[in-house]
Amino acid sequence: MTTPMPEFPAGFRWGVSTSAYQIEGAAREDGRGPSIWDTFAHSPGRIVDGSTGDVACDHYHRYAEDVALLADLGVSAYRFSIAWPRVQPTGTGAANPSGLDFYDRLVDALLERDVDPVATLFHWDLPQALEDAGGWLARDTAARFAEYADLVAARLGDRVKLWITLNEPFIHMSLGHGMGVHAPGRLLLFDAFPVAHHQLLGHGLAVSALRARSSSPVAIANNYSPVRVLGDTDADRVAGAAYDALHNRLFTDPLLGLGYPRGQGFDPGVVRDGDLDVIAAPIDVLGVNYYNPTGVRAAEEGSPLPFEIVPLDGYPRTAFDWPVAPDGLRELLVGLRDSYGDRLPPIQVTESGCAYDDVPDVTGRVHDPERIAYLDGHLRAVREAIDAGVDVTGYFVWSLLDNWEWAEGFTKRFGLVHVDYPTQRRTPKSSYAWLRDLIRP
Ligand code: GBH
Repeated sequence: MTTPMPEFPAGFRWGVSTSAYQIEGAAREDGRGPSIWDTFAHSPGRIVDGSTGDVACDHYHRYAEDVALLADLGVSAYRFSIAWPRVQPTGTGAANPSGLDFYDRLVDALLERDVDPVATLFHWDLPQALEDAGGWLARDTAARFAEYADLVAARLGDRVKLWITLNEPFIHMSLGHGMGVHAPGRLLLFDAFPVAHHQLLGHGLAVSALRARSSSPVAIANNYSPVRVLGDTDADRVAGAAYDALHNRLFTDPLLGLGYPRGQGFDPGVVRDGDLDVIAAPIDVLGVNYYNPTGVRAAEEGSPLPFEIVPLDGYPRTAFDWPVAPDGLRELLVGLRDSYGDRLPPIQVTESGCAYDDVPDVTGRVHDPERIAYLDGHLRAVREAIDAGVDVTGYFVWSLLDNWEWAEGFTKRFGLVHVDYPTQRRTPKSSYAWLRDLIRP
């Protein structure tokens, strides 16, 4: 018998998250231009099941049904992302009105059901035309991003309740430009550093563009992974610190006014005078995406990286093989507070969730007890962090729907709601009912 879930502070924001390319489909409708993910998904061999986001969850046409699912779940917020190539099909110039119309309808449908719209401006779907001009390796993309933010805020700035500039700039740099396993598929290793700086610069410029048009708070969603050093040599500890700097501090130290972490081999060549001030523009909320901790030890002689990532023993695993470690979330939240102190704004956990091989039973119901255990453990960890004095004001589950999981295509199901892709039938899983009862007992 487990103890009942402790209560959360009044006004705590309960939410679920999605992103545009993973759910919308309608890839060529109403003037949407191609993004780097259209190009990548349509390139042979990039996606494990050969699928694309052309249709995904068909959310573009079924958003009203999905908003009803959100309302019945009882969440107070919905985090979605806006597809830049719907708003600016080639990444520059005037807005495509029908692209913005879609988000206008979505935002109004949410507000009608008392769900706060939380909009992410960039969840990795860069307009292909901007990629052709150098993408995030080019400084100009930061300025283009701020122009796009201005267009979105001009239309939605009166109704979006929280802005999130970028989603996981670390993953977009490392998997997209360092390792080449996400779009745009570049394999630059540490030469991907300009992608970090230009994304952060774009973030800072977008913060002022948003503030000029909207009085709503502004955030960024970074992903964090507490480091577990395996091995007890000095080299192992140095490797752990290097991974921590790269994964956890590279995108947070400069945001909070501390500049880039020193001595980790990042090439500061693209950083110009004044950039760090732009990047350190105050934010109202730090979005924290958390999935699991990372085991790190010293790399073998001759490795191109200064560390080696090793699987962590002793934890249950998701269908992705990621360890289920709620203690890592408490450690992360408390660690952020301890490292950044007064510089740290309030935190909202903007993604937390897990993939399992959920299938309907003979009666059509989908039971996902592992996901319930996952959410239960991670919410308790958040509660413990609050008790330890960390200002955590919200928690968003990744994800509302099973959806198109990037390079894993349709093979990983993260939803509280099961999606049968051939029919697009939505079936709330048992975790959906569990969360609904938790939010509104
Ligand atoms: C997020 O990225 C994305 O924002 C979202 O779009 C995506 O659908 C969701 O998560 C689920 O993937 O322990 O070595 O196996 C998550 C980034 C990178 C987090 C890999 C977990 C596990 C690495 N993830 N990481 S390992």
